[in-house]
Amino acid sequence: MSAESGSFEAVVSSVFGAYYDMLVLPDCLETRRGRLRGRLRLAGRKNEESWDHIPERHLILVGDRVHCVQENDESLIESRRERKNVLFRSSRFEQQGLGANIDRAVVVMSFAYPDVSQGFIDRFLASCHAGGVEPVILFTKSDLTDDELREGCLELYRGLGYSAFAVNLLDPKGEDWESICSLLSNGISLFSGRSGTGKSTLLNRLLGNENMATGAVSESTKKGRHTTTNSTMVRDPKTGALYIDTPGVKEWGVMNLDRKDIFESFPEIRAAATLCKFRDCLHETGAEGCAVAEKLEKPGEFHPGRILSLKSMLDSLETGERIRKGDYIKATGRMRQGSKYALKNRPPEHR
Ligand SMILES: Nc1nc2c(ncn2[C@@H]2O[C@H](COP(=O)(O)OP(=O)(O)OP(=O)(O)O)[C@@H](O)[C@H]2O)c(=O)[nH]1
Ligand SMILES: [Mg+2]
Ligand SMILES: [Zn+2]
Repeated sequence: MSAESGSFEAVVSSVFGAYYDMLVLPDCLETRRGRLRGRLRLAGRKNEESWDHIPERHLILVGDRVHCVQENDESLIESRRERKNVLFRSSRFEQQGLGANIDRAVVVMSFAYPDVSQGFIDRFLASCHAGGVEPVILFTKSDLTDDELREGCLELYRGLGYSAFAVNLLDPKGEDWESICSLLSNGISLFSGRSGTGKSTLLNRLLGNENMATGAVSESTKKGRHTTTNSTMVRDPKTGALYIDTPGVKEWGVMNLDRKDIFESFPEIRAAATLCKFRDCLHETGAEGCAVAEKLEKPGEFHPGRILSLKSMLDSLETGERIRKGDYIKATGRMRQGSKYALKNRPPEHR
C-alpha cells in the first residue's frame, strides 16, 4: 500500500528516545518521524523482564525494517520485520545493538590520533563474525604514518582474507579510495570506531558535502571529542546506498561472546582447528593432540599481535563481568546477574 493510503514500509534511520526517524521504502527519499504502537512497546518491556535470554536493549535499531500505519499526522510502527543480522558490542553492563540488517560494517581505524589499536580491530572482527556481518577495515590518516606501519597493517589483514584499505580522508584518491567507494556503493554500510578516527569525515567525503559534524582531536589528550552522539543513517543520492554513522566508542567489548565464538572468529585458528583431533574442542592450553593449542604455544605460527588479541578476549571472559545467558539488563541499561547462573554456581567449562 502506498504511504497516502494508510500503511507503509520503512527503514529506521535514527532513534531519539521514544521517537524514530524512518526512510520510507522503496526509494528511501522521504523521512517520517514516528513512534511505537503501544502493543509493541509492551512487548519490548516484557522482553526486558525475561530471564531466559539476553534481552535486546532496543527493540528497534537503526537499519530495522518496520511496518507502519499513518494515523492522521502520526506514523505508528506496527511491527518489526525479521532481522537479517545485528551488530552488537558489549561493555561491562550492557549489550548495545549498533545496527541491524547491515550489508557490511566498516571499522574506521586511524594510523595516528588516535593510534592504531589491533585489539580493537580484532574484537570488532569477532563481533562481526558472531553477528553474521561482513567486516571491512578502513585505516585513515595515512598521511600521518609511514610506509612500514601502513603496509604492515594492510598485509596482515589482507593475508587473513579481510577487505582492508588505507586512505587519507583529507585528500582521498588512489586505488584504495576507489575500491572503498565501489564497495560501499550499494546496500547498508555501518561505520564504527573510536572517537576521532574519521567516521564523519568519511561520510562527508562519500556524500561530497559537510553535513556530518566533525571535530578536531583534542590537543592535550590526542583523543577524539565524541563529536557524533547518535547513530544516523543517511542516503547517498548518487548511488542510493545507505550509510550509518555511529558515535565513537572507547572500547569494543566482547563479553556477550563465548570461548567458541572467539576462537571461530579467527580465520587462521579455524584453519588450524581442522587438524585438531577432538570434536567440539575448546583448545585448552596443554591439551595433547589439540592442533590449535600446540600451534598457540609455538612462536611464529600466528601473528604475535593476533595472539595477544585472542588472549585478551579470552581473559575478559574469565573476569566474571561478561554478560551470560540468564543475565538481565534493567531498563536503565545496568545489568543484573540471573540467580540461576550466578558466578559461584556456574560449571567450570562455562567460565
Ligand atoms: N590528517 C588527517 N586528518 C583526518 C583524516 N580523517 C579525519 N581527520 C580529522 O580527524 C578529526 C576527527 O574526525 P571525525 O570525522 O570528526 O571523527 P569521528 O570518527 O566522526 O569522531 P566521533 O564523532 O567523535 O566518533 C577531524 O579533525 C578530521 O578532519 C585523515 O585521513 N588525515
Ligand atoms: Mg563523528
Ligand atoms: Zn583443539
